[in-house]
Amino acid sequence: MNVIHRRGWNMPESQATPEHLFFNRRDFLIGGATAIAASSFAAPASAQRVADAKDPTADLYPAKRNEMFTLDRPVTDEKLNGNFNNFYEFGMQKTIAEAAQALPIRPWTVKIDGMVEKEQTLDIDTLIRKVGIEERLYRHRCVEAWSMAVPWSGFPMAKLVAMAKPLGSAKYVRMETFMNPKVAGEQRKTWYPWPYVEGLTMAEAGNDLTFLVTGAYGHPLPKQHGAPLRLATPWKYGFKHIKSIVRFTFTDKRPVGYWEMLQSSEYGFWANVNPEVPHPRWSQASEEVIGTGERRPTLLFNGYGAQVADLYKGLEKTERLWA
Ligand SMILES: Nc1nc2c(c(=O)[nH]1)N[C@H]1C(S)=C(S)[C@@H](COP(=O)(O)O)O[C@H]1N2
Ligand SMILES: [Mo]
Repeated sequence: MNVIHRRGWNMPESQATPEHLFFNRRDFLIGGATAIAASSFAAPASAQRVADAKDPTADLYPAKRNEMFTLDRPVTDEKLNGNFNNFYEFGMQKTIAEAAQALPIRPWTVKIDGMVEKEQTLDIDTLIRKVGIEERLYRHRCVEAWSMAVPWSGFPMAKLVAMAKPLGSAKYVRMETFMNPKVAGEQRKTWYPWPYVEGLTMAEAGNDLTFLVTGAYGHPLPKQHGAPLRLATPWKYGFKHIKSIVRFTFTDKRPVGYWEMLQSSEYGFWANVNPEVPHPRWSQASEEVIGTGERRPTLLFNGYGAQVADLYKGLEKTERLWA
């Protein structure tokens, strides 16, 4: 297993290594028996290929851009972006794009359960056509201190919440990524807490910025970015942006995310971007804009304070709001 200790580390410009992995093994340990059982899975995902039919929603792209969302920097080059990803199910490096192609994304259903009027299982294409999509230019700030700017397509999560008809007692939405160790090689390593999980408060889920992404750069979402459905909460660190979602559970218990489970002292529930609060092992004051070699100062709430700061009023004293 990959446990590395490098104190006072700053991200070198040339290689954004997955410092997410610098967790304390004692914080998360499952017995060896499960790990041995996991090794009996099939060949590496990269050796497999899924013959994809045309995306059934392809005709919806490019979606009309919502001009409310503007950038202070150029859009990140699409090709570069599609080859620089965090998707640990497929590998611990940034170059997982090829391995991710093994993920079958149709048929794909999304389960809505927990504290709702009625449980539902939605077909992804029916869902997308029902809610409709738009394009938004969003910034993205990874906790590893790199950033990008992307034209995402999708719909506000508030629309899904409305369809779910949550009970008044629901306080959080817990989201879950697919579990498919046959194609996602890292999921065979059962000492990690698969499947990937993330959570939001109901107020966060209903905020207009909270976006469920179905496409990027004017077409359906590439698998390495989290097809067919991925979250974007641009004022939060990138690890909140859960990919390839299969389940939304409404609950009164605060969800414990994948990274919080691995290393709660470094990756908390809220994970709002704040340049003044360093990660325990490196500064968050600035970021490298991938593909440009440029470092720029990181903004509070990644520059989205006007839309979201109100969500956290008064919580500063009781909650650790910054990852
Ligand atoms: N299921 C899942 N979702 C995930 C991750 C992951 O490893 N697995 N990585 C997160 C992190 S750390 C980041 S920065 C973004 C990266 O998104 P991108 O590859 O589209 O840039 O996805 C997030 N969502
Ligand atoms: Mo990230």
